[in-house]
Amino acid sequence: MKKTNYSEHNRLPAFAEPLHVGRPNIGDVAEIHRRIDEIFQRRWLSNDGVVVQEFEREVASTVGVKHCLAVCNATVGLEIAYKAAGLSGEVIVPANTFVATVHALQWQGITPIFCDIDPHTHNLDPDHVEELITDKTTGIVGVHLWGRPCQVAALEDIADRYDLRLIFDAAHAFGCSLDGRMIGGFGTAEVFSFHATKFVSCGEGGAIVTNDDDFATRVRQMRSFGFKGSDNIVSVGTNGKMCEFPAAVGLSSLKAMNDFVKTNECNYHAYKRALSHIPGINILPYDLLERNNFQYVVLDIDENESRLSRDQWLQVLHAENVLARRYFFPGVHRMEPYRTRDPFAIRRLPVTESILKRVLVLPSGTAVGTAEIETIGEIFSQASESAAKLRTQFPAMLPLPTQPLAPQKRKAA
Ligand code: T4K
Repeated sequence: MKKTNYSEHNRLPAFAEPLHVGRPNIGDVAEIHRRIDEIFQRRWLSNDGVVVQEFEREVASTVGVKHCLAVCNATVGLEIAYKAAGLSGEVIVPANTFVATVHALQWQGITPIFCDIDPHTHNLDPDHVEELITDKTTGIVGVHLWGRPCQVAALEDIADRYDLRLIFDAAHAFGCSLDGRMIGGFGTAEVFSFHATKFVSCGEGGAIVTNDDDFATRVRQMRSFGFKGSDNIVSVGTNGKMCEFPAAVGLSSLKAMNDFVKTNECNYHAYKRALSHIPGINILPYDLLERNNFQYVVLDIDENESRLSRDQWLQVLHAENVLARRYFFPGVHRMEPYRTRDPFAIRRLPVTESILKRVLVLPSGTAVGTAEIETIGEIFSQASESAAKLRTQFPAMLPLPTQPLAPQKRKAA
């Protein structure tokens, strides 16, 4: 990459085409076509078809659980898992997550109680969880953010002591382990996402996994309108079924999973090499003694050292067509309806607030290679050298999609 002159107007970005964070990894397309032809020949498109069943067996054996119930997406999977676990009243959940974790509670009238996170793992802080328990609390939802596991033992201990249900949103964590045990077998249930942006993907899809037979039975019924056999409705239910086509895409993605992990791991190390000398830019580490999917390359930016804020780095990268993301800014507690209902959550979540201003996720996956990562490294080097100039060019903070509310007076009853 030639030296960038940040004063030059109308210069071309470093990349002609945008580099995305969530570019899908694609399995063997010929195999997908073959499976889809077979689906048409069988004329069986949904409702527990053989391809979905094969997909469920593969997922269950990959993570070592008794039951895998494939669903149309992880959001509906979370809704069903919460309902099947009997969650109601208040449920403790992080705000530093994709909004779906929380909406799936609110959708069924359950009040999310936002809990702060551990600064190292970016996951639920068990001490804060315990402080938030009231007589209305029925459960805890942990999120294995970036595929890095929650402090599962501490959360299980709290759940046991207070008789709470524990569900994990494992949308990011397929193929990851904790203490040598695959994620999927913890808590009452865990929910994976196989959305297009996940490293193993169906396009749209998800799975609820559990070792609990009764829970699995309830999920199976709720996933299909509450049916237990033909014409027999035994519970409230929805339509959360996965149909045959995404399962076909998912099976070929599962087959290629080890290759995708290798690529992600290679990219992660390439980023570490390319960015190691940039002051204030730290890549969140993966525990290399565990299994990881290395799906997300997450920067923790110390703006005092880097001399550019996270939002300035974002603008620098976007100008070069590197479409980095500020996941999960501004935090679910700052989104509606949560922000209006609980304006003081901001004060309760100092670590969440700080992390949300520091994090930047970089493109990875099979659409990105070492050459692109070296160029991204060059962009960082040159921008770091030109930090003084860039600070005048790019605002330190991009406007918040929502501003914190001033404390409001409650209406008299
Ligand atoms: N829990 C957690 C912790 C989650 O992160 C998610 C989903 C869920 C639950 C719910 O899972 P699902 O119900 O979706 O199964 C994306 C995804 O839509 C969402 O699935 C994902 N998390 C979240 C982290 O990322 P956005 O709003 O960032 O999507 P979007 O459209 O901006 O796409 C991201 C990038 O990927 C873009 O730069 C374009 C690129 N892309 C996207 C798609 C769909 C492609 O190149 N090709 C594609 O097909 O939410």
